Amino acid sequence: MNSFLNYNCSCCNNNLVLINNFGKMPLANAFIDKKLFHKEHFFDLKTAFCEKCKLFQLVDQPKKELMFNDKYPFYSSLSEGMKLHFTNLYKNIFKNHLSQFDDPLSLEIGCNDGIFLENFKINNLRHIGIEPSSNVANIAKNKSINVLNKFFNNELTNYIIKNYGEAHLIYAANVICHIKDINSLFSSVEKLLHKKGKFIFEDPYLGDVIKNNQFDQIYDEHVYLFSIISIENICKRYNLEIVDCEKLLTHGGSMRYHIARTGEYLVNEKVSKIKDEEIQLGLDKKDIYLKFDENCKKFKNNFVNLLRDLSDKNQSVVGYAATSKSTTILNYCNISSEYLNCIFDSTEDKQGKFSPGMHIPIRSDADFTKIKSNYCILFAYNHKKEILEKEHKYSINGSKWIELFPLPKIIND
Ligand code: DWN
Ligand code: SAH
Repeated sequence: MNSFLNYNCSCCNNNLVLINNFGKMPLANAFIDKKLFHKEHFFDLKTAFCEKCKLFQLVDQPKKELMFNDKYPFYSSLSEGMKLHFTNLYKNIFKNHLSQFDDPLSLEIGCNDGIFLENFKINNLRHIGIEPSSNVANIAKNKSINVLNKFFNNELTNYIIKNYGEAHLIYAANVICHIKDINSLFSSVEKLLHKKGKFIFEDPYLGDVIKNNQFDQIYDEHVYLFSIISIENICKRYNLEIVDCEKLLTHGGSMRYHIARTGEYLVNEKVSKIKDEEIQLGLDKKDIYLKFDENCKKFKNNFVNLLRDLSDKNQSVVGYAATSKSTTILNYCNISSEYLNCIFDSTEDKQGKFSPGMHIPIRSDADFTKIKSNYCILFAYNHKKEILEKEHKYSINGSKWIELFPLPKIIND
């Protein structure tokens, strides 16, 4: 089913085409105590595509304060792989961009626990982190990182310009796709950016989501999934342009966009090459998204059948990593503790609680190999290498991992 909606595009105000309807959904990171089950917040998780500016988006996003507050349970530094990712990126950005300036100012939107900015702190570089979730912001502050515990917006932009001046680097990882008012965001960036400054950001990439059927990247926080085509359209409005882009393996497939004021830097030919690939794939037309919706339904069918089959054979199934992404999968496929005993996770704030919506118990990852199970669903497929290395003992006695995408499958069966 597809229809025009009475909703307009958050970017260009055009009428939207409805793509997915995943049904009632809780907030992806609202891990919950039993006594609060009756108060749980739900919203309609639907996606839509704008045929004018080509932006793939949520139809509706819950209020930002409901998602990002003093209890945000995602701590970036829990992954060793991601720490290395951000240290390498720091070295690269310093060498190729910041080193040309005297005393450059770098600003990170959504710095979380300071995983990226600690490199700036260690190297005595001027920096500001903007982080609305106070629990994670406090961890960054305790590392002596300069953090403003606020949402990034126009008012804060004026404050920063007045007190610190223009930014030579504005950086954001897995944050821009969380901010609904994309026009206000780009207008603030444009105001804040030094003439030769760069706005570099990375987010899960729409092309990978569509190709690999990773619909779990769709949840309350991810109001957009971007492509070169859609970002280019936004940039034009603010006299900015994409001067370079990089495909990344992080978060199951991401894109890093390097943006500057139009005409200030040479444009790498990769930008038009990847844009051509997107057109080849069909990311500029609605048909591929309607096919994607069919693939999501196929996933649901296969996943439910697989878990039902294992349950009929009295096989115990657990999960590894209570990711935000897993909330979409479990609620859309309606997987309760009848099919999934528990999920093991390294985040203390999640342990002892229950998963949003389906109320699967969350247990400490320290117990993972102590408790015998036959199958384990790897929800954090983006940390596969790190987790499989850490938990190499799991398969020794014949237990097996289940991989999710493009369709659920038992590894080494
Ligand atoms: O965009 C976002 C990305 C950056 O992070 C946010 N909206 C929220 C979050 O998404 P996620 O929860 O899907 O992120 P991850 O990194 O795929 O999953 C992290 C979860 O996995 C945490 O709960 C910790 C857990 N984990 C674990 O238990 N053992 C992670 C690793 C690496 C491990 O070894
Ligand atoms: N950059 C980190 C964290 C990503 S999670 C990483 O890649 O690991 C998204 C982060 O963005 C959260 O810490 C959240 O609190 C923050 N955030 C959400 N909306 C924001 C906004 N409007 N301004 C600044 N940060 C925001």
